[in-house]
Amino acid sequence: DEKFELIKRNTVEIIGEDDLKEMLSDETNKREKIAYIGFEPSGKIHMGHYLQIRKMMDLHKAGFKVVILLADFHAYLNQKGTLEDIGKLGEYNKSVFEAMGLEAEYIYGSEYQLGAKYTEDVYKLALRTTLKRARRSMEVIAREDDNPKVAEVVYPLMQANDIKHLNVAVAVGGMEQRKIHVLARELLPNMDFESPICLHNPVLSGLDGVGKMSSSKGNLIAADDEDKDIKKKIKEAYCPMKEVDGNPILEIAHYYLEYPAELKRPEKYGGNVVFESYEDLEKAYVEGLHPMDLKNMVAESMIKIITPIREKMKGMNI
Ligand code: NAL
Repeated sequence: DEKFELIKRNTVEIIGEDDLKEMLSDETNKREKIAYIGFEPSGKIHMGHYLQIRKMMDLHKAGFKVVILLADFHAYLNQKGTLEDIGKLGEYNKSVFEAMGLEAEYIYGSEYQLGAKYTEDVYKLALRTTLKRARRSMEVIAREDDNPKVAEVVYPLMQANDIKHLNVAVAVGGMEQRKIHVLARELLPNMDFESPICLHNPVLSGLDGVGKMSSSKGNLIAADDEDKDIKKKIKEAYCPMKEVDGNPILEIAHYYLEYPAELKRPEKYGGNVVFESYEDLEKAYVEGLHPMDLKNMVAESMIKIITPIREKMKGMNI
């Protein structure tokens, strides 16, 4: 129960909650405790990624073996570059995740995705999935393209297939992965594999308030940003007075501040305030807490979180 609460904390949803509870209470380990997340290797690792890495650390703490898929073929199918360049980004991503303190096993998709059994299962999934559904599952994930390619519908089939071939019990991802995961839950039981439990994390809004935080848009705080860049980005970020929805700074405050959280402020601006919980802070913000006060709090804690990661990476010489 304590483990379940740790795993559930800060997630949007867990599909198959009862199965997860059963796994946690079953000491015979009937179902191997393996949790897994895949990332298309990327040139920038940001605070949205870190939210997911922290969740993998929670799962590790709760007794799961953690597997990180460096999804090189997926990135390749999604038009992110040559396999060679993507492979280098994978190594870089792995060092960032290690600097964040994650203990995990790392695997490249290309290490097993060309196997005969794997390929045969992709064909099976291809026969059982409509084009329409495969495309819909990719709505948020596929790179924009005026002439969409067949690669776009191969991608979700492979992702579902990975869950089987890596023997995953708990598949983790941002909410944008949901439709692929639901497809996997539906199809895998007819392919000699137990339906995966799916855990979905929130997707952070971009600092510009336009879309989601994304490596390709530059609207992010990176895991290795310098203090002065963090300050500047937060200072310039979209943070509408009294508004909660789509407010990236309030979202960061939600997931990254430690509560009780203290706002330190000169007496003439109202003096120090302690917020017992995020809900407490949100209420104060809706009632008129100044965006600059919120930004100062958020900048200070982001610097506290990012500094050790950045310093560890400097020592890793990548
Ligand atoms: C995530 C990705 C690729 C393959 C996966 C296989 C199983 C579980 C998760 C996976 C990458 C992900 C992304 N679709 O958007 O980065």
